[in-house]
Amino acid sequence: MHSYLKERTGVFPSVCSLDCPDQCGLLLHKVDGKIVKIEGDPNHPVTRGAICNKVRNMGERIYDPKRLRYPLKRTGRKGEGSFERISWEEVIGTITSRWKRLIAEHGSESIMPYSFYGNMGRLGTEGMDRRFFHRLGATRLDYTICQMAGEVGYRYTMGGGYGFDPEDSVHSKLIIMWGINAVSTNMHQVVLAEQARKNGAKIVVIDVHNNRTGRWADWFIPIVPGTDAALALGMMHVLFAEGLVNEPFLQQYTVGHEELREHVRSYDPSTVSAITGVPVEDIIRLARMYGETGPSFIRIGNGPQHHDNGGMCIRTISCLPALTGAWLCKGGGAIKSNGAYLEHNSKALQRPDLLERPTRRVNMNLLGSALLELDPPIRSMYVYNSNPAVVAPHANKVRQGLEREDLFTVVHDLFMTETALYADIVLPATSSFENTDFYRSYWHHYVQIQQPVIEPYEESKSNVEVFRLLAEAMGFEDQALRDTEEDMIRQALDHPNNPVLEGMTYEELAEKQFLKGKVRPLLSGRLKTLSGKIELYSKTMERNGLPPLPTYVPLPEEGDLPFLFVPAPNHNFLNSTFSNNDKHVRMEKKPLLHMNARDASTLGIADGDAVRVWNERGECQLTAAVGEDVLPGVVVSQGLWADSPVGGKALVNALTPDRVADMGGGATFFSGRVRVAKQG
Ligand SMILES: Nc1nc2c(c(=O)[nH]1)N[C@H]1C(S)=C(S)[C@@H](COP(=O)(O)OP(=O)(O)OC[C@H]3O[C@@H](n4cnc5c(=O)[nH]c(N)nc54)[C@H](O)[C@@H]3O)O[C@H]1N2
Ligand SMILES: Nc1nc2c(c(=O)[nH]1)N[C@H]1C(S)=C(S)[C@@H](COP(=O)(O)OP(=O)(O)OC[C@H]3O[C@@H](n4cnc5c(=O)[nH]c(N)nc54)[C@H](O)[C@@H]3O)O[C@H]1N2
Ligand code: SF4
Ligand SMILES: [Mo]
Repeated sequence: MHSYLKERTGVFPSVCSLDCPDQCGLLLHKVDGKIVKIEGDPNHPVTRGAICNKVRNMGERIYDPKRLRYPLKRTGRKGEGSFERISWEEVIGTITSRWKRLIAEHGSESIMPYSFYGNMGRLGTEGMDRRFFHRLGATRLDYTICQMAGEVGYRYTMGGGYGFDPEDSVHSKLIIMWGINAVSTNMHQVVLAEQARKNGAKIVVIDVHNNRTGRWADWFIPIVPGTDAALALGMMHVLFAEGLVNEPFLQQYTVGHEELREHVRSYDPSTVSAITGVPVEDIIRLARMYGETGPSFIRIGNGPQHHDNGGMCIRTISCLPALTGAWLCKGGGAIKSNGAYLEHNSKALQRPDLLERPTRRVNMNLLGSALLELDPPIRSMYVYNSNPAVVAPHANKVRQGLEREDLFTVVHDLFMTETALYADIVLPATSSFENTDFYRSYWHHYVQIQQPVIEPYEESKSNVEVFRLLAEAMGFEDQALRDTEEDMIRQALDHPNNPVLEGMTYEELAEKQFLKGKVRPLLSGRLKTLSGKIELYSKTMERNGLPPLPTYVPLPEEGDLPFLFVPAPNHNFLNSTFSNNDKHVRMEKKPLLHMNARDASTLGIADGDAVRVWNERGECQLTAAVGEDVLPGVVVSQGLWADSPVGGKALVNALTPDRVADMGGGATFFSGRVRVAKQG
């Protein structure tokens, strides 16, 4: 195959590797072997030449002088940051001889991987890595930190991660952005919605923070955090009461509509208004608008699910389109995740058969407890594609775990992250532009390929390559641990159970760069629910000990702490990625705490004041942004800032709870409570 590496200068196709639904097609401009410009691929049907500012400035990160160049081993105390250079040969030997000893003395479950989607390439995040840890017999990680509660909740209603093709949203006439900061986190959905708006669509945003997305809306509805299920039930109440439901659709495509009709009688607008803070007349207006406008589209975000009741909240919202029958029109229905459509052959890619016997599992949201309390203990952790010291909840507990002298920690990353500071061994990672991998979006319907455009930076290596080296040094002889990237892409695409990928080949992907899945309309066949229909009443939930009908469950109290704290993502970082790149930090300026003017005045806080935010888990220092962007009793921060001199003490996860959500072991980042005071 043609290699882009041979040409020192030119324009080359690529794909954005970040954990973002848009998964843009990119064009990399290379001069003398170095990337000098990054732009959106004008031929990619969703990207259409436009990309976000973060990635237009990705060059600053790829060539950041702080990037790791060679393997390092720790020389000082954990967390102190003293390391010395060692060779790849030595480092692979050090890791594997330590692991062999641990396995002999304590068994293979004393070793645990910790990873997420710092790079969405499937070979490096759920390919060679999984094969290796399966063969090793390591403790397994449950990947719960992002969308899990909502994924499970949505699945109860719809049978899986199936919405509609976002390209069809240009036909929508009502678009509800529900708990999604799309201007920052899904910009091409905003572009498509703008097109719909030109054709007369109205845009409603339901959020706890009037951020960039709220300001872009035709109608912004502020809501008390964690109460969205009540609002959705209130809408259902009005829809049924006013005859705005689609009876033939309910008959043909759903189960449980009679039970639901009865059930929502108690969620009258005044009851719901008292819970949600949304005025009675707005609940009625929203429900009527939803019942009378078609096609209607609900883009369900990740915000509402990062609560203790997050699974049920998404389960509830996802019932709404079935009441109006919105699913039958182009541009009607909902999108939470479309991840299930492009499902590749994950068995072939991950090879769970290499695991000799089932090993224990650790919920990644409980990392602190896992490191401090698990018995028998985790004695070694291998971190890649993730920065748990910053992104995981209850950060002080995580840090305490990372400080354990007897924990042998390896971190593979592009940078000396906050987590890497606690490592015994740090390995330099290539950027996605240096690798071969394949990508599939969880929002649009395209599969894409990355072929290396630039040479590996200094001594850095890809995840796949490092796991091949580790396997060899461990003496694992399985062919699966020696496969090439090309072999693995072929294995993943060969998935007879998924007709959406039918006919998609490695050759075609390599030639065309992106291919659209053959997606059929959602309701043209049986759904993957128990009944095959949309389940407004779910027997599966009943069996799992959950209320079978959509239900509002209040968030738990946390003593008498006065504020609900919502530490959401920001515009210029991607989780903690970019929080260490000067350009992106400058664009984002500083970590703020948005609070209501009424609360601020009670506490004697003025806009721009330094404030202390704390609870029994930890403390942060942020800058107050006072106004009407959040409701009284709510405070919102944006971005996973490092605890750097620039960010100050801005590690917001020091405050977040490590309780798990009602479904899927999901995270509860947005359900914590705090006190706030002016910095004295
Ligand atoms: N720029 C940028 N883009 C990103 C990311 C990033 O960090 N920065 N992260 C990426 C990742 S991994 C993900 S998962 C997605 C996440 O992107 P989104 O789906 O947009 O989710 P969040 O940004 O977590 O939260 C969305 C909104 O929910 C609001 N919210 C919080 N609690 C509630 C609630 O109870 N009810 C309602 N109605 N709203 C609530 C927040 O104020 C926020 O505006 O974005 C991806 N894209
Ligand atoms: N308070 C709060 N906490 C949150 C969230 C929130 O909204 N609020 N959001 C949560 C969500 S939705 C998510 S998805 C998680 C995300 O958590 P993480 O997945 O940990 O995300 P990042 O912070 O972006 O860290 C990714 C790391 O992977 C590294 N990396 C990138 N490419 C590669 C590669 O090819 N190989 C290797 N070895 N490393 C690579 C990057 O340099 C970076 O350090 O954070 C969660 N944490
Ligand atoms: S972060 Fe998202 S919007 Fe930005 S280039 Fe990547 S996929 Fe596109
Ligand atoms: Mo995420």
